Amino acid sequence: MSVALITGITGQDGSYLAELLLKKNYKVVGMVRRSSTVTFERIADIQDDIIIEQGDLHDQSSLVDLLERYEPTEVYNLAAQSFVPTSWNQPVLTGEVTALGVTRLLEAIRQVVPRARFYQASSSEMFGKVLEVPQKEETPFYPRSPYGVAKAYGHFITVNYRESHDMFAVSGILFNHESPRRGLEFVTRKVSHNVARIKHGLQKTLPMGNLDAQRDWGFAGDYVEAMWMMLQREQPDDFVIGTGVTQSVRRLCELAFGRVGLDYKDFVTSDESLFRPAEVDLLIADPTKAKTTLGWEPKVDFESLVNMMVDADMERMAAKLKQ
Ligand code: NAP
Ligand code: G4F
Repeated sequence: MSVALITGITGQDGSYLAELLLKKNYKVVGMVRRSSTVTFERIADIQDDIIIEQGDLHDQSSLVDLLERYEPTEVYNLAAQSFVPTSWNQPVLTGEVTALGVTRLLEAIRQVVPRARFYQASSSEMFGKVLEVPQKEETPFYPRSPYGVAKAYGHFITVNYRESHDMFAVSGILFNHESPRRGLEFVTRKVSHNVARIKHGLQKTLPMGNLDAQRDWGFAGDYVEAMWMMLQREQPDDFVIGTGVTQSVRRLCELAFGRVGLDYKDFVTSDESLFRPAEVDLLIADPTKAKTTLGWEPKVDFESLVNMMVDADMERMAAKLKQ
């Protein structure tokens, strides 16, 4: 039986990946960090089908212990301090978890299960102030936030362990991917959640940052399939995963408010504090290699994604108000 260890299983991607691997009959071990209240909302439906173990990317011995006990055949490193604005307020913590955490895990794998296949959650934030449009595997990095810098470290240490120790270690350079399970602080979910609040009369305005930023947004459920596909190949390699289409935050607002019959211009206000010290203005993927080599293609387009998220938040809000 294939055994997968997922760090970050309580996050958006971790929950979708765990569901995918269960369908493929994997034994799924999810690493969770200790907290005073549990954060299992996204994995509530599969909690009885997976093994949940405590561990933390800060703590090397917790990683070694998990690898020794479960001897995973595949390790997916999805855990990170993943919110870009927080990385300016907590740059050292972001570096500890999102950068050095990768080395801790790779080193533990090298010592305990060197034949295990390793997936690193790299990010299009590494392209930052983009040096090429669209961005592909060979595009040089120019990160614009402590988060982007930390991810660039995680990316290169993964490549380095592959080349130095002959490990099956790969990096997926994923562009923004969203879902109804997205954290409330990220822009798509912030908008869909607040559209539902406004439609239900719970608030009147929505303060936003840079509406002109452009992102290549896809559906998280599609993107976890690409993660799995990368670990099934004969040779380890890195891939850009995205849709190849870019949209502005303004267009996101237009579509999300439009879904419930409202005009975003009547509600969205500008809040200077939500603008970033250094912005990533434009991200757009060139996913040709993923399409031709992996056979991966996204199934959900941007408008369907926005509709899915707004509809889910409208349902949640209606259910909450009934209670
Ligand atoms: P997410 O929802 O923010 O989940 C992050 C996960 O990391 C959570 O399970 C969190 O646990 C865990 N975590 C944080 N610090 C930890 C630590 N010290 N030790 C162990 N676990 C820790 O992120 P996501 O959207 O699912 O993204 C998954 C990964 O892909 C992240 O590495 C992210 O940076 C990367 N990525 C995401 C995107 C995207 O658009 N979503 C694009 C490119 C790359 P708690 O539940 O306890 O907080
Ligand atoms: O949704 P965001 O916070 O995502 P961001 O910064 O692109 O990062 C996400 O995608 C990365 C992949 O490229 C991941 F690696 C990372 O972990 C995370 O998942 O912001 C998207 C854009 C930015 O340009 C931001 O300035 O939306 C703009 N924006 C405008 N107003 C806002 C807001 N972002 C947020 N969070 N909140 C706003 O009010």
